[in-house]
Amino acid sequence: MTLDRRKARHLIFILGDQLSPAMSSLADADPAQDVVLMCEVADETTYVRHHKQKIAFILSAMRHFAEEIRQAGFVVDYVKLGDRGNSGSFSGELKGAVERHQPECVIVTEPGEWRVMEMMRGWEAAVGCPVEIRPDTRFLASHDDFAEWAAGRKQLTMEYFYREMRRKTGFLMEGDEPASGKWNYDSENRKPAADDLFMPQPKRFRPDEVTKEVIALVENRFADHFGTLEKFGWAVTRKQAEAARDVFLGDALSAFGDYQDAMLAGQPFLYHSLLSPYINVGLIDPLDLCRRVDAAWRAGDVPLNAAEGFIRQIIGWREYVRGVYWLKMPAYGEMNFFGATRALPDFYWTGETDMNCVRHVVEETRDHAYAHHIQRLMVTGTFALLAGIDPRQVHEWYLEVYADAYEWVELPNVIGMSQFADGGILGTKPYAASGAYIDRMSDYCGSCRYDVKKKTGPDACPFNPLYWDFMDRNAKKLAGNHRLAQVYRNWAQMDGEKRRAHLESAAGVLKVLDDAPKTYGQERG
Ligand code: FAD
Ligand code: DLZ
Ligand code: SF4
Repeated sequence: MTLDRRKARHLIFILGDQLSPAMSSLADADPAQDVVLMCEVADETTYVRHHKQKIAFILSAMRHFAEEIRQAGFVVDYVKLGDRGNSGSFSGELKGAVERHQPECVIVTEPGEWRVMEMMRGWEAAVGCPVEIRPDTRFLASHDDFAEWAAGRKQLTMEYFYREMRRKTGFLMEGDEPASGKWNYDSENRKPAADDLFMPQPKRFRPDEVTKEVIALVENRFADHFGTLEKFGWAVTRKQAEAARDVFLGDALSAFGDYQDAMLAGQPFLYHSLLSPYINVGLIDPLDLCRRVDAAWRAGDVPLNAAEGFIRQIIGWREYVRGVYWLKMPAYGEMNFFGATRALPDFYWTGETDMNCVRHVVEETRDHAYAHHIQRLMVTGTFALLAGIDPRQVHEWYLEVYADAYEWVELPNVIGMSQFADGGILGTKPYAASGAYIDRMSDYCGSCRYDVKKKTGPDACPFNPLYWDFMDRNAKKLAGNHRLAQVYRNWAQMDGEKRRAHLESAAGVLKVLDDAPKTYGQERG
């Protein structure tokens, strides 16, 4: 009997975003008696048509992780995508592995996605042996912790949740108080960036033999998926991911806060960490990362606004969106507060648009499977919101195109934060903005075919009339929102002729969207 066919006491099933020896499923594992199962399956590669780099990253990181735990003495039953007899699904592969190893029980850490949890709940009956589902201890707040925090609150305000996480971890705390007396330095973190020859660059990696093999497989099998592989530079091992983390901490973190919201043409990364793909699959431990940031601030190496801004994203936003996801699913994925129905324009796939900001973000997304937060929120996100694109289509786009996208983190960011399709569970008002915001925070507008200063007419920046059209169209739903009171006062006081011109210009923009063929969507069936 080959090693990967031997009988096992426990069969430990590790999913593609659980690549850490610290997973709860491995907590009491015994390499002498247990077998680890990992499988590449068609269902996971195509339940949405992921960006080519996302598939290549995950498969290569999975193959390297299998080697990492083999080195630690484990027997790993690893099923490759091209293996003969690969059933194509988690459930099918688990069933096969249970037959091969006849374990007393299967142990797995809970998945990140609702869809997979539904699957897991059926496994015990399907495979005919006990299945123990353990909590994912990579997070600070368990599902119960979050539900308890949320219980009885009218508004699930991230800021209050975040403060509890600061108290719980002690990060940037001085006793019971936040360092320097202030919890949040967001208002200081809004500087536009200048093009700077000495801007730090994140650490990228040349594909090794394992990655090259996976890239060839992806080129061949997923040729019609979005994205290119030429610039693949992701870390695929823990050691590489840690090297990328250390370069970020040493070179970019100190300016992270200042330029968090900035955008520059031709500079897709700026002072961002690019660590989300590694954190989400388990190559970087988020709390260890925050501990290092806290230590860098305590050592005087980075300013407080940078350390606070970064730590808030992880123990605040990241934990909070996961909490909202598990609290509100499955209904959350179907929410459509504004009843938006317009189809996603083709230029979200092709980048072929005269809107310079959108073109840059889509092209960078295509080349790197990455865009930073403000690009996702205020360019592609805001445009979809203002144009009334069906939030389900927006959600699927984001889930497909980014290397860090898993539904638990992507869905609340899209349905909640970006599209306000949850009607205000996650945020207090929609991130609607005219072109002036993009002009203030980027250099996109200077070389755009549209004029950001023009409010109406064929040369006006499309964000400008769409902004007022959005407010007008959704007045019944939004006019009572006290954070938008001034906006609606301005709209009411605007000269009738001007209002009409805004609505007519917006109708022109929307007609172009509606008339354009949706070839990409049709090809995709
Ligand atoms: P940095 O700017 O360096 O931030 C540091 C870390 O903070 C990130 O690595 C990430 O782990 C965390 N973080 C920051 N903002 C958020 C947030 N809003 N929610 C959760 N974690 C956050 N993040 C994902 O990990 N996966 C997604 O699929 C995803 N989809 C998004 C969709 C939209 C519409 C928006 C507005 C945001 C989305 N985000 C998503 C959040 C955020 O944009 C990314 O985490 C970030 O851009 C990743 O790049 P980075 O590692 O360079 O982040
Ligand atoms: C995203 C992804 C892809 C593309 N492929 C695989 C795979 O072949 N095998 C695997 O175990 N996991 C994969 N994943 C990650 C899973 O989709 C992820 O574990 C679930 O969505 C749960 O979050
Ligand atoms: Fe984008 Fe409008 Fe600026 Fe053009 S003018 S880059 S469309 S915000």
